[in-house]
Amino acid sequence: MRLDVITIFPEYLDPLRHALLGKALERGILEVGVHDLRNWASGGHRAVDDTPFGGGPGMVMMPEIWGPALDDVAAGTRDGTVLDSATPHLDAPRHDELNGISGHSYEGESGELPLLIVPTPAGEPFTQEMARQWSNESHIVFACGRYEGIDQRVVDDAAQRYRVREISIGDYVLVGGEVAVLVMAEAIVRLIPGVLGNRSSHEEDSFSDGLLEGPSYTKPRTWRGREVPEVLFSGDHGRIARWRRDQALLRTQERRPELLDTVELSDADERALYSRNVATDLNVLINPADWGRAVAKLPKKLRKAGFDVTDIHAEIVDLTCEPDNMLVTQFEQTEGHVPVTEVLHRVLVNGRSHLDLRELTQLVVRNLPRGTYWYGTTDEGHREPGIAAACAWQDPGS
Ligand code: JB8
Repeated sequence: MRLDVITIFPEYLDPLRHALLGKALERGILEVGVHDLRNWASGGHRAVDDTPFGGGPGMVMMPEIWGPALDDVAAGTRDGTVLDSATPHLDAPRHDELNGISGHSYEGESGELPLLIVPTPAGEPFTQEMARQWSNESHIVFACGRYEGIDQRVVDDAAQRYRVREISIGDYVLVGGEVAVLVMAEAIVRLIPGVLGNRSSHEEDSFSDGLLEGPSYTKPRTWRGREVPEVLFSGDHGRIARWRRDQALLRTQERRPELLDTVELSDADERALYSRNVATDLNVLINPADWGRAVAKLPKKLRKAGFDVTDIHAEIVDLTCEPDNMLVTQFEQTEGHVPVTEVLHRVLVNGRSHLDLRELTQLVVRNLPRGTYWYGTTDEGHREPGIAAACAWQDPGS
């Protein structure tokens, strides 16, 4: 890949020589030309900017300078400063850095025209997907503006010789495009096989699955009283992968919730994101033997349906406290006699679930004998079993 940068501050691009990009330069994977825009400026002051038509603050970069600069760099007739690495990396590539490297073509998205990237806060947001596509380009030219930017006709006219993209690296404003070029060049070049090494390592990068990466840990196991999460020592690769996915989901929800809108979530993912403590609190008119049978099977059945039960409490409600309990009244009206074997119970099921509250109430009720008279709700949080409210009100305050 060849990168050319046109700027009035060529020294700003010196960091391209270092570390990652330096290694790519030495390996012949990357070639970089940095061009001083003033080489195309004539006249005593070699001015590159002028006042804006229509008035307003600042200066605009002149088309008569940018036009020829972009023509020459597209044609490859100006070499600029060809960067080589500041600190040669003479060591051979480590074996693990070359594992899994697949063939890579340097063909552009649509053929022969070089890609021209113009950094501007008014551009389309730069993404990992752009970095991935552009890592297959053979020639990218970056045009760094300063001041209020470049005369728009330069960008419009450049479409004759380039595929042109005006790109922003984020919603903030820099003094010029140079630092944005460093950012984009690094994001692009690290994806060229043989630069970073092992290609599978970028499949786990933040954004490659649409999620932010969760936390990472190394030795020592305890540091300043802080423990590495226990699961990472379990040796259970399935459980570790699930935990990492959960951490990525929770962090994404916390920091970048909008990213979750475009990610496909499995049931396990939904559980990680949406499970919270819930308490189903019911009054149930039921024969104690039937209740005993129902409660024996309840935890397993509820767990299977997505309600992780932590505890179930049941108590018999003293009907003298509730002389006109609605379940008893309803029973009498429907059955034509007072309850004989059926007893009013208060049933409290605490647990965790990602299901919605109405679904949880229905779920518990569906696991009672068919036709059981009941009322109640499910709420978020944990609930302690206590004295039935009706009995508390029974005391007239004497
Ligand atoms: C003048 O924030 B930026 C950015 C700011 C700029 C220019 C280019 C890019 C040119 N100011 O990405």
